[in-house]
Amino acid sequence: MSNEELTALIQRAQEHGFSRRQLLKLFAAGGVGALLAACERPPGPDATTLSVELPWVKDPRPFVQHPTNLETRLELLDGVITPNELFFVRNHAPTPRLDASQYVVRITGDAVEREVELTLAELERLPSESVVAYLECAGNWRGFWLTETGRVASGGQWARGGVGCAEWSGPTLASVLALAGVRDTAVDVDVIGLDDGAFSRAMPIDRALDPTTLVATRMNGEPLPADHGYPARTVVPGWVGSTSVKWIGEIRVTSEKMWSKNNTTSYVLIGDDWPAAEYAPADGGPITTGVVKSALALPRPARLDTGSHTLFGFAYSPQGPVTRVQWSADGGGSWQEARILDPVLPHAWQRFAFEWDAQQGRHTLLTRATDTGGNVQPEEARFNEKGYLLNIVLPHEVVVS
Ligand SMILES: Nc1nc2c(c(=O)[nH]1)N[C@H]1C(S)=C(S)[C@@H](COP(=O)(O)O)O[C@H]1N2
Ligand SMILES: [Mo]
Repeated sequence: MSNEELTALIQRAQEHGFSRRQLLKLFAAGGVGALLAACERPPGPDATTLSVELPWVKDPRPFVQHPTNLETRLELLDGVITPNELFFVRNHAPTPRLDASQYVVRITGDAVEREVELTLAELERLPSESVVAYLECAGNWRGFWLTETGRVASGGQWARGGVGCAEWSGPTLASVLALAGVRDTAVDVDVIGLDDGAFSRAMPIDRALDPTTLVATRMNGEPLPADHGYPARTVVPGWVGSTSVKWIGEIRVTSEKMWSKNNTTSYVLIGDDWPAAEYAPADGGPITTGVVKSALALPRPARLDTGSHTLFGFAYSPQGPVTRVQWSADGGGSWQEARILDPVLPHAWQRFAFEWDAQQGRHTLLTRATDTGGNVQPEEARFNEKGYLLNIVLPHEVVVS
C-alpha cells in the first residue's frame, strides 16, 4: 500500500468518527486490517447532535477534525485571505466563552513602571493597525514524518492545514505596553491566556515592541471569533502559531528570561540531531520563526480529469514573500516555474499557480518554494522528536482519469 493510499484510508476512517491519532495507533497495532475495520464502523454522530461539549465554537464540518483541533482543507481556499469560518483552530483546552463586559487585560511584571488593567473598550480606543499575516502551527505537516520518513513524531498528526492567513487588526503590543511604561531593564514579555491551563509564551522585548506585533481584536474585519481568541490575542507575524496567544488575560514584562512549558518542554527542538545542553533550562532550542514551505490547494490524493488544469497552491516564509515557486511532475528530474499571484504582501502567504496537462494515470507532483533569504525547501528532513517545522519537498499524489 502506498503512502497516499494509507493517507486516503486514514481519511476515510476519520469520517467514521476516529481521530487521526487514534487511527495511527490502530495502524501501528493492527496494520491495514485494523484501519479497514475502522471504516466499517457506522459513521460517528453528526457534530450538531453530539452531547459532549465541543472544544471549539465554530461549525467543524468543513474541517479535518482532530480531538482538539480543526484542520483547514486547503482546497477550499481561493484567495490570500482565509475566511474566519475556514481558519484552522489549534486549542490546548476548550475555547473559553468570555464576556466582553467583564474582560480586562492586566499588564504586570517587575519591568513595568505601573501595573494597569485595560478593558476591551480601552484597547479599542488605541490607534489600530492592520497586518495581513499567515499563522502556522509549528506542528503543521507533522503526520508526514511518518509517511515520508518512516518516523513517528509525537503530537497531533496534522497534514497541511494547520495554517491560514488573515487580516489582523488592533493596537500594537508596543502601544499597549507603553500605557504601563516599559523599563529599560525589560528582557521578556510573557503573554498568558485565559483558557484552562493558562497557555502562555514569552518573547524577547525586541520582538514584543516590533511594530508588526499586535494585540488583535479583529480578524478579517470582524471581532475576533471565540475560537481565535476573543476578545484579544497577540499576533506575531513570522513566528510560529504558539507565540500568538489567544484570549489574553495578562501580559507580564520581566527583567529576567521567562520559562514556561511552551519554551522548555513544548515547542523546542529535541532529538539525537539536536544539541540540548546549551538550552537549559529548556530541553532544546525554543522555536521562534517558522520555515519556508509550499503546498498545493488540492486534496490528497487529488483526483482530476484528463486535460489541462490550472493548479493553485500556497507558499510562505517567515522571511517575507516567497520569491520563487517551482513545480515538477517527474519526481524532481526537471522543474518549471509557477506564477506567483498578486497580491504579494510582506507577512502574508503567496498564492501560486501553474498549468498542468494531466494525462491519465497516477502522478506525483512536487512544489518547491524559495524565499527572499535564498532558503529553499529541502529534500531531506532533520528529525526532531516532537515533529516541528517539517518543510521537505512534499510529494502530492494526483490520480487522473
Ligand atoms: N491561549 C491560547 N493561545 C493559543 C493556543 C492555545 O491553546 N491557547 N494555541 C496556540 C497554537 S499552538 C497555535 S498554532 C495558534 C492557533 O491559532 P488559531 O487557533 O487561531 O488558528 O494559537 C496559539 N495560541
Ligand atoms: Mo501550534
